[in-house]
Amino acid sequence: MQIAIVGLAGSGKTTVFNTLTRGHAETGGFGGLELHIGVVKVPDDRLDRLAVIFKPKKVVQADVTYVDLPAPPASSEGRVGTEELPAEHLAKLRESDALLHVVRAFEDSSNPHPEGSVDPARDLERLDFEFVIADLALVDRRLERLKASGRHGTPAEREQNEREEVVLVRLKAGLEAGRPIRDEDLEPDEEKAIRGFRFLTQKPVLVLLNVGEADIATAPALVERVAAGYDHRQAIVDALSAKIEMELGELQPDEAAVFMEELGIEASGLDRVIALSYRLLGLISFLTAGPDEVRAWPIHDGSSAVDAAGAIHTDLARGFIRAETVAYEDLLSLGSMAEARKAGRLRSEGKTYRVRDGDVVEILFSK
Ligand SMILES: Nc1nc2c(ncn2[C@@H]2O[C@H](COP(=O)(O)OP(=O)(O)OP(=O)(O)O)[C@@H](O)[C@H]2O)c(=O)[nH]1
Ligand SMILES: [Mg+2]
Repeated sequence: MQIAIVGLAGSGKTTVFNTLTRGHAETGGFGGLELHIGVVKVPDDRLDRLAVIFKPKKVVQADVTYVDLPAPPASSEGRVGTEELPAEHLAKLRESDALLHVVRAFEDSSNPHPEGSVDPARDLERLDFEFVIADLALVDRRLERLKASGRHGTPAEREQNEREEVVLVRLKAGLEAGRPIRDEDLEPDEEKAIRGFRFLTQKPVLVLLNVGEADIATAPALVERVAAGYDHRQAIVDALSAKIEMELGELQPDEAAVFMEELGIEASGLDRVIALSYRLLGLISFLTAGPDEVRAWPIHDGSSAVDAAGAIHTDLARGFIRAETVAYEDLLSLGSMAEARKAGRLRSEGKTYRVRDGDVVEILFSK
C-alpha cells in the first residue's frame, strides 16, 4: 500500500514525510526534484499486548509506504502543471493508492507564502484543480484514440470500446465541471473499465492542514471550516503541526513529554495521521500470533478468510481448509488460545467468512 504526499511548493510535504518516517530528508526547497520513499510501521498496541501472552521471537507491524513528491513545477502558462512533472514522478503518483495532500496553514514571516497570504482553502483548490486538469487530459487523449480506432477490432472489442467511451464521456463532463472522479457514482463494471487509468482524482485523499506551532489549539476549528467547504467522497480533512511533530520525533520520549506539556499538546498527531491514512486506504488488520511471531496483516475491509490466507502466503489460500478465529478482545480477556477454545470463543470459519479488524486468525491448510 502506497500513499503519495502531494502539495504546493513549500507547503511542508518533506517535513510531513520526515515526521511520518522519522527521516531526515532536507526541507526548505533544498530537496529540489528529489523523490523520497519511506516505509512506516502502523502503530498497534494490540500487538504489544499479544506479545505479552505469546512471548514471540519477533513482532511485525503492518506498514504503509509513503512517497514524498516534489511540488509540480510552474508550467509555461504560470500554473503548477502536473503535466510538467518528470515521468517517473507522475508514474509514482498514478501508482499510489491514496493521496496525502499537505496544505500550508502556518504563518511564518521569515518564510512568506509565495502568494502573499496564507489561505488553505485557496491552496487546496488550486492543486485539486491541477489534478482535475491532468485527468481531463488523459480522458481527452483516450477519447480521441477511441474515436480513431474504436470502431475496429472484433465485435467484442468494439462493444468494450463503446462501453468505455460512455463512461469516459460522463467523467469528462464531471471533470469539466470541476468534479473529482471519486465523487461519481460508478457501477462495478464501469469502475473496472477505467481502473487502468489510475486517475488522480479517483484516489481517496487525506487533506492535512499544516498548522503553525502557535495554532495547534485552534486547529480543530480550522479543520471544521475547511472540511465544510470540501464536500467530497473518500476525503478526510485533518491538521498537523508538521515542524513541531518532526522536532518531537527527534527527541527522547521523556524530553518529548516535557516539550509537549510546554506546548499544550496532549498526544502526538503522528499516530493519528498514520491511523487515518490506513483507514483511508480502506484497510483493516487481522492478527496472527504464535511463539515465532505476533503480526498484523493489512487487508481490505470486506476481505474473506481465504483472502486473508492469501495475504500470508499463496499456498495457504490454495490449500485452505478453515480459519480458526478469535476476536482480539476475547483472546486478551481469556488469556490464551486454549482458554478461548474452552470458552467456545475460538470459532471455525470457512472460506467466505468476512474477516474483521482485530481477528486473531490461524489458517489450517493442506499442502
Ligand atoms: N513555521 C513553520 N514552518 C514550517 C512548517 N512546516 C514546514 N515549515 C517550513 O516550510 C519550509 C518548506 O517545508 P518543506 O517540508 O521543505 O516543504 P515542501 O512542501 O516539501 O517543499 P518543496 O518540496 O520545495 O515543494 C521549510 O523551511 C520548513 O521548515 C510548520 O509547521 N511551521
Ligand atoms: Mg519537499
